[in-house]
Amino acid sequence: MTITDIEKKCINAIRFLSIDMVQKANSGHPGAPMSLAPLAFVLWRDHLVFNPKKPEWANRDKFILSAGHASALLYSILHLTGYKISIDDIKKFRQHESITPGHPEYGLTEGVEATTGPLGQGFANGVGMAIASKRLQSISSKDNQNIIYSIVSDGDLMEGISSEAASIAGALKLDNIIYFYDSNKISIEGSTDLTFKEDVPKRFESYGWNVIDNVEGEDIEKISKSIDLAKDSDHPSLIILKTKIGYGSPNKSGTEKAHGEALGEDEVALTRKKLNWNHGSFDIPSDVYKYFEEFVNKKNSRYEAMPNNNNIDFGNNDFSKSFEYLKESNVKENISTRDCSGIILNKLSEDSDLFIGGSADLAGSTKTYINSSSSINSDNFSGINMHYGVREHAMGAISNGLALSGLIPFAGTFLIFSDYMRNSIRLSALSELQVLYILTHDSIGLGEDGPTHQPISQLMSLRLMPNLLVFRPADYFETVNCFHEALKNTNKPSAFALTRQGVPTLTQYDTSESSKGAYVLSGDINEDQDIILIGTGSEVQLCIKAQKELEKINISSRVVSMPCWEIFDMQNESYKNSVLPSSIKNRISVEAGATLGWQKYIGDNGASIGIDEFGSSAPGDIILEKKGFSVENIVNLSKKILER
Ligand SMILES: Cc1ncc(C[n+]2csc(CCOP(=O)(O)OP(=O)(O)O)c2C)c(N)n1
Ligand SMILES: [Mg+2]
Repeated sequence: MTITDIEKKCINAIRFLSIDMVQKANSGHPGAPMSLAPLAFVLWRDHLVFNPKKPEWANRDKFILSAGHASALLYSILHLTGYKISIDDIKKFRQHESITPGHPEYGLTEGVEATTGPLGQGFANGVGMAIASKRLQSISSKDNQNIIYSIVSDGDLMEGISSEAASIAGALKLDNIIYFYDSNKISIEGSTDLTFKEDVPKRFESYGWNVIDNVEGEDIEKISKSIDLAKDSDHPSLIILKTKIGYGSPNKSGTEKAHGEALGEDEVALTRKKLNWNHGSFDIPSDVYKYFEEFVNKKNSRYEAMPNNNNIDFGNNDFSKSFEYLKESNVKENISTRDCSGIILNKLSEDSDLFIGGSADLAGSTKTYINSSSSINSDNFSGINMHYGVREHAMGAISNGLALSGLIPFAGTFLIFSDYMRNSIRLSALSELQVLYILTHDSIGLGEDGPTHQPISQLMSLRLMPNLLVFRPADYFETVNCFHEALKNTNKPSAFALTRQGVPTLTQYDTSESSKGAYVLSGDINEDQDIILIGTGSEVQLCIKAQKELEKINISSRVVSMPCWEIFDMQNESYKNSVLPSSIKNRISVEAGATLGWQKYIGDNGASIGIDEFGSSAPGDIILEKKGFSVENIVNLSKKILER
């Protein structure tokens, strides 16, 4: 390998910026950045298409640091290549309100393409981005393909989600993926030999990847050549870098001690000596800055010859016409809300190219197949229908990658299996990504499949997540309104809890205010009734029936349908008080899910009809009735409350 002095200096600049920021913060992960500095240098200099002045430029390649703990590496290279990260920002690494937080956060720092840290997520985000790039190429005049680069660590490859995502990437022949595996054989508890003995090259070959093994992590020439080879492959590529964690640290390199804590002043001094770095902390020599500036400028003048794809977008994002049509459509008197969702997704996907999605092998059950379009496969990326296979977790993270590319993905599975992709849903919420999670079979009402498939805690637990809209509509019209609200909230993911079983269409009622999250569906809003029945989804019909029964025994009630807590909470106080007046303290919530949390709306005088134990296998109507979801139970509980 030949390497010039200035190249060595640039690599050491990346390395020592990382070491110094971790040392100053006295927290962070120096080891991986120290050994990956050569890769970062050669990737940014010779391969990555980027423009620090236009971080959102459509022609750019994307780089995802799946091993998000190595954030110091990313901040160092972004600083040196001219992104909006100053040396002061670097000095504020991991501090309150800095743009250099512990793990990279999308939207906070220019040049950070995805929020990473939970290992494995970034790996799968990249698969979504690669699909989006291919889709954009196939449906528009865009002629260049973005390459998605990522650094993945031992931990990333140990996580199951990387297997799910790699398998899909291989099946779809995503040749625009080039991942670097930081094979340092160390994770937090020590040698990876403790638990991770598989043959990674064979594993990825069997997924259909192009594997380039045994690339010495310090050899920038070999790294560069391997990237060239990867670009020529018509499969996704995994370049396996043999690295030594904490490269250059005399006492910590090659051990887990270099992973996740500052090296310590003494060790930093020894490392400086060993690597011949005679500059003080955060002191980057001017010839290094100049070298970076020159190659960035040179690259950018070459880009000027590239076609300008700046204004490409996937399509129309004004959905008002589609919703007008949907609101005026007639549907059956009794129809499941999963079927309603299917009607809506089909219409939206016909009207706009922004949508893409599918399910984890449950398209028929979740009604997520778009009939007017084709299935995405390795030869065709113009379709809308993604087949994720039975891989919920990767589906969530791939959806985040699609959303990060400007699309509106929908992802379907049973509500019960939302737990399998919960961390990806969380990252949609944290990253403010508009992903539509279509979660059907939303209660014990699904019936015979039994307790393994009957969600109890899932609905309420999704409501716990900040920045996630959770919708549980009662009928077709509410479902339409809920989708409309979901699409207006472009910086929030939405989870739709939808029934398997049919529910009556509320044609005799005015459901238009369901767009406010909760509204008085039946009863005079200006009257103080004896009791409020608050229902969601399939239980709203029960509340309406119970209201009629209560009337017969001279108990007045109002029925509040509450398809979305979060949207209701956003309304002004006077609206909220008009729906749930403080003067009516007798309240019952009726929802076929965990009751913890309903106290917020029913107050001290209220009561909940819900389910706080596992369900059981029986026809849906029977199990619902047995668990207390009956008109009779609502009436009895109402009487009991009023007698108190
Ligand atoms: C899902 C998940 N589980 C656990 C962690 C905590 N964690 C951070 S890094 C790491 C493993 C470190 O090993 P490796 O990925 O090989 O990184 P290296 O030490 O080589 O930099 C773990 C368990 C995490 N970030 N994400
Ligand atoms: Mg490792």
